[in-house]
Amino acid sequence: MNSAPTDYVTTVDSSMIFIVGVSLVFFIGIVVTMIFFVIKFNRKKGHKPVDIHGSLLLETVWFVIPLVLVITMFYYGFRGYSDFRTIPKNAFEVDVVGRMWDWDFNYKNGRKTDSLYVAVDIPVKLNLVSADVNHSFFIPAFRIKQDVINGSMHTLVFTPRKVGKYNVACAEYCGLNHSKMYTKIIVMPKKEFDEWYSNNKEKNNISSNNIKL
Ligand SMILES: [Cu+2]
Repeated sequence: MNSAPTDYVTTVDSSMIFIVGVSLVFFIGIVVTMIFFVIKFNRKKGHKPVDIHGSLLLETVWFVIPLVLVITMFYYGFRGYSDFRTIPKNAFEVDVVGRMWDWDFNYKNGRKTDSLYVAVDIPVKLNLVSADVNHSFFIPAFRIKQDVINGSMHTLVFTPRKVGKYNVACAEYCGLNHSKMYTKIIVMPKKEFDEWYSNNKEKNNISSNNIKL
């Protein structure tokens, strides 16, 4: 059972742990070797330095190890990126407009909200545009972020895996109230979402301020 809010959490976090882990191993290894050499080959001990020219073994080792590491990092990154760029056919589409300083969500049935409502386990495709300056649509708990550049359309694809409410932030400085440009994404069970979506009597524009968060 996967308890992460999206599948990206697993891939992004494991890449992060891998890269930090590799860096840490090398950092400790290099510092320990450096300290050891400083003590062992101290000038006061009368050690004479010698030049070493060419060593096939050494050169192969310091070529192959970084190559394997870099390819592994690339693999993780590329796999994550292609998941991110593959749009499922049955995706639920929402048109999103970013403006100074809030987000508007426009659903295909004409409904409009200022928080994003979606159903659990149903892929979501956001079509993001900006009404003014550049913004960035960021859901930290989902490990996704998409710049919203004025004048272009951007897409963001994810499948929420866990019912709940999560923060949405603007991650691109966009003026005076940028730091307050927050909203929520509300992930509901499918049945509840369908009821909410088809219930158009209750008038548009549910304010996120009225929802208990
Ligand atoms: Cu913004």
